[in-house]
Amino acid sequence: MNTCLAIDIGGTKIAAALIESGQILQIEQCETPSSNNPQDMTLVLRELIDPYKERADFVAVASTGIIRKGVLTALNPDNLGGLNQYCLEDILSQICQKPVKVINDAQAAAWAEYNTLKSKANAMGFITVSTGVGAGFVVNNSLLIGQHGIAGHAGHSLADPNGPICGCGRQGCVESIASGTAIGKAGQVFFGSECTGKTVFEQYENGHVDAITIVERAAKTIANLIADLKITLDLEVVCLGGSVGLAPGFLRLVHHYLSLLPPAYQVEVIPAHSRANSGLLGVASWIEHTFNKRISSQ
Ligand code: ADP
Ligand code: BMX
Ligand code: ZN
Repeated sequence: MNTCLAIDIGGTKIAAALIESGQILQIEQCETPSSNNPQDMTLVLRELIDPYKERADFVAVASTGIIRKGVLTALNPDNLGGLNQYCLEDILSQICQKPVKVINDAQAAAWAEYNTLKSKANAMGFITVSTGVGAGFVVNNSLLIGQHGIAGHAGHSLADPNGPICGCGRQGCVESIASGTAIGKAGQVFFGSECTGKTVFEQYENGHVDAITIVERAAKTIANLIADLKITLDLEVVCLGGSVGLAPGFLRLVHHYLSLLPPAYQVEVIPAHSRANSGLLGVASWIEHTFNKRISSQ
């Protein structure tokens, strides 16, 4: 039986887990460094995985950012404190001395969620509303990665041409309105400079009127994104993950705004079955799946 060391690198937290046959044996988590110095990221990764690396047969990484040939290029560098062009696969190979494969975090989570669906869908989508807004799609049993690793970056589609400038350089992306980071920024006017997405949700639960306005705008933006994706790909189901996507009350609001649209835009929207562990479980299973497929075609 193979033991996988799975690592999920998000803009806020990094998780590492030992996984065997789809079961998490051990899991650890730490904060993502907010620094454009690659050495800071390497140090944090080294400390997190040091206790695990000897027990792993291979390393599977789900990471925020565009992943191409094992290199992380940030579409929105603000999400990683400015870090960009980070050679994730090479650095982890040096640390672990094991085979390493990397894909985007939302792509990985989409694969995990697709595999937990009760009835298989021809087209399904996963959206994480977290530090950023990421997405992944499985169509005809294939995870869409794209020639340049960019498939799924729907968080950077247009939500409001007059909206905030996104960290990717475009104005009014979904991510600039609906991400945890954007929600936190919008809340700073009312709740102070330390306000995060989590703070706004606490105030939302307290019934604070400005928090309600911010959270409703984010949920409406995600509902419109889901509607656009539904009519583009004829999605049969959409899974919602990430700490914002899974926050109490958020999915209910998304359902509400989606229900106001005409029938062609309607699609089932469900919470991520594996909650915060979708990325870890997805990348572990996707790498086993692609490896087995290669062996069986030889
Ligand atoms: P990552 O982006 O690293 O995968 P998360 O999915 O936890 O991490 O998303 C981080 C974002 O979610 C931050 O903006 C944070 O403020 C916000 N957040 C964290 N916990 C909660 C919560 N319980 N409710 C709402 N938002 C949260
Ligand atoms: C951003 C982008 C995506 C990522 C998404 C969710 C960067 C660094 N990341 O849109 O690649 O999938 O955020 O990432 O450009 P998370 O950190 O919120 O999990
Ligand atoms: Zn953007």
